[in-house]
Amino acid sequence: MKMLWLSLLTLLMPEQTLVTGLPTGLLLRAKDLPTQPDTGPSEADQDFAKEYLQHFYGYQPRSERQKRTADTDEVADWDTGLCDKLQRMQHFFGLPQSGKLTKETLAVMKRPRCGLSDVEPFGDTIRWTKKTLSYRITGSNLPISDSKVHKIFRNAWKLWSSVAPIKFRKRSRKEADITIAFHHGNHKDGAPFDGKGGILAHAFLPGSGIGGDVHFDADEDWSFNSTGFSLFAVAAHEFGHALGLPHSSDPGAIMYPSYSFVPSYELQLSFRDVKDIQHLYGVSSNFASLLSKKPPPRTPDKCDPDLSFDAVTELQQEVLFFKDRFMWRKHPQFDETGITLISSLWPDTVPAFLDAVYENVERNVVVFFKGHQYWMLRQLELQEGFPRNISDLGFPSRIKSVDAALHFRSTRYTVFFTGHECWKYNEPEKKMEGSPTLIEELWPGIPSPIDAAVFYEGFVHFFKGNIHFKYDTNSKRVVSTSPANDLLECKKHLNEIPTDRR
Ligand code: 01S
Ligand code: CA
Ligand code: ZN
Ligand code: ZN
Repeated sequence: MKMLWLSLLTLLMPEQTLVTGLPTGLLLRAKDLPTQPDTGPSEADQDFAKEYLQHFYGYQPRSERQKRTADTDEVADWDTGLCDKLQRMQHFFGLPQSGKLTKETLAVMKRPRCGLSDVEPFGDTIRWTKKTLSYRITGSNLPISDSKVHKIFRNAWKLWSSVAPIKFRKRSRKEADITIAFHHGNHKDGAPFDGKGGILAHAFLPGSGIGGDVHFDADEDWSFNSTGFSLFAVAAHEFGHALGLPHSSDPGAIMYPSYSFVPSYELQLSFRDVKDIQHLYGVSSNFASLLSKKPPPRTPDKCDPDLSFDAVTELQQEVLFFKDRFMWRKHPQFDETGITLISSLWPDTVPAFLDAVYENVERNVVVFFKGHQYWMLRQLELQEGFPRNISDLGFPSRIKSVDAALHFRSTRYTVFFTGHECWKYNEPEKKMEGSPTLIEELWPGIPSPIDAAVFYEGFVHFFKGNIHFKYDTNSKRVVSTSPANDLLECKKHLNEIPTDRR
């Protein structure tokens, strides 16, 4: 059954239900719409709108008594949240968020509403009400063979259907809820593609007509190896939009606005994506077993009092703190230490879950350790012949991995920590010096094994579990201990962007 208010939604302004990464999208559109004549809405219309917002957007008018004391001042109504509710309603329907009761806004309000439709509003967004959705792949611009494209899309839908109670069926002839296509440049939906790079794809929020549709930029290199963009990764993101999800500010989420290369076999919904889709559709029946087998990865939180690090290093003026697939970059000129994916800086070269990292300023390289391997990068380039085996550095075969690496610019030594021992490596001569020493002898007060170490602002900083040891090399003692995350300066709620902002 087709509802009038739905067709209005898609006929009036399909491009505004398009999910955009830019909050300015709506503002830009506003100027394309006819401007409102100066005569404001009638009193009857104002009352109608108030009732509408009361019913659908939880607007609560002041009590009669409050009204009297405020002397029936209309302006005061706006302070009580009417303006805010009106903007929410305008946002939902893709209208310019003026907070003003324009003719278009009133027209949308006056369309009949019905709870029995294919989509329904849900908080700030919209979701499908059906539990089984059909999709269809149209057009002829497929970048790779039909069967490969179909397989990729089937797997991308599966990511979402394995955690939420929704099913997807492919249709080849009949109209489907979700139409998927590859388009070049302008394809007449008000959001032309931009050629190679930039915008990779877009999707429309749930709805009839163009609602739920997914378009890929046919000018991209959609190979699924690491040279092009991963169709699987981008499809997983776009399908999230087609189901009603906005962008997420969590860099670990598939719904994070920027692309990062993840091999198909490693791509997983993050904890945030799972939470968000389950908030819209509920929890799938097999979710519990999935949780025990392959729990969705959580993005670490710098305010977590139990936070520990995999590795810490200086890099030019910054200090980098590594954890899982992520790193925080502490820059002397920026107040906030932001979290990003390691792969957003070093795509497809540096592995996640590192053991140790150090910067050799004299040689202008950064060296990463994981297991028995190490990687050397100059600027962002992996050096030839890497990764190599750590035995090449002079470690005996009993050493299987490195816990931490500490580089001293003045003496040009690097100290490697392995279990209870530490090793001194002569950088100019490229060789290990003498035999290993016990950590407790060379660094009194430092427990072993350690997680990470960095020389920064005249002190050595050791990290073990959730503790940070600040060590003075001259007096050979620990000068202070503090929570491991103290250098990240957790400022909760200060710069947090709600996940539902686009
Ligand atoms: N589409 O869902 C997008 O997020 C667009 C930008 C909008 C403004 C239309 C896009 O193509 N973004 C790029 C992207 O990589 C940066 N999207 C897919 C992804 O995997 N994050
Ligand atoms: Ca493009
Ligand atoms: Zn399009
Ligand atoms: Zn997106």
